[in-house]
Amino acid sequence: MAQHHPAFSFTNVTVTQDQEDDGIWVATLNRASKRNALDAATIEELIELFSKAPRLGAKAIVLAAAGDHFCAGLDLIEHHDEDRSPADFMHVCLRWHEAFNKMEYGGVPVIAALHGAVVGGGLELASSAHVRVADESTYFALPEGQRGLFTGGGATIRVADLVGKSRMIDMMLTGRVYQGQEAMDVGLMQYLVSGSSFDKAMELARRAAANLPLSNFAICSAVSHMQNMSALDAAYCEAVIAGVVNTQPDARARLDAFAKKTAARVRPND
Ligand code: 1HE
Repeated sequence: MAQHHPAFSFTNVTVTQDQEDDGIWVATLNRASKRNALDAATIEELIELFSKAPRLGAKAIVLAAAGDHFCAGLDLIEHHDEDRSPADFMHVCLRWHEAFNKMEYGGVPVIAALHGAVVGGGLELASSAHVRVADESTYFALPEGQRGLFTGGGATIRVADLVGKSRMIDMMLTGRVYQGQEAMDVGLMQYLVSGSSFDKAMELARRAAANLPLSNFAICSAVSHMQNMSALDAAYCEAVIAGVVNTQPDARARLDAFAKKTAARVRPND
């Protein structure tokens, strides 16, 4: 049975954990009536969530969304009503970056369970997760061009990284929508399921949570940091991280099991 996580009393994001406290959290965007559009308050909740999660023992977080759509991106109504100055909106974007960087670099695996629209800032959010699972209803777009806007939540970094610069530019210029196998083929998600993306995301979260936390910290933090470095510095950094992770005392039992031939072997899929 899932229960509200006691550390968070949010309005727009519901955070639950299993009663067994297995370290697997589910964070659900719950402004379905606004198609989970990201207003300033939601971004602050995401910052708090992803800042605290690593220190509160989260082993994996499934990022889900209520209603028919994962996320409609920037809250365009709030943006319209606030009539922001350039400096105001720069600060809005910096808060988005704070939230999404905490997600990507925080060291806790984040698995996004996608459905419906994953558009604009919704795709920026999804692309900050470590693993994306889409179902048959999921579609991706960057409608900023049509709205008279530009991306401000990291799409130029993360979406370009996923699909390449030229595809991202095409998405923004023409409003191109990707879905289904084509979205898989261009790299927008790692999994496409015919059933529930949430169920698959939970399965993957459980699998990831079975790893040692320090290994997951390195996987969900160091890889991203290293992508920002020169190859020379990344190789150095990789050696230092491996020095720490690959000698962790908690790994001894796993290495013993391998040496004694009781550990599972890596086999091809059936
Ligand atoms: C919203 C938003 C929103 C819906 N901000 N309120 N993002 C976009 O350009 C996507 C805009 N949204 C849509 O294209 C559609 O709403 C959806 C495809 C996501 C869903 O369609 P549908 O038919 O289910 O819903 P709807 O009737 O369009 O909207 C239902 C309600 O959600 C309605 O509110 P209501 O009070 O009139 O009921 C909509 O106003 C509200 N809603 N989307 C605010 N985005 C840091 S820069 C990031 C740049 C961007 O993200 S650009 C935004 C791109």
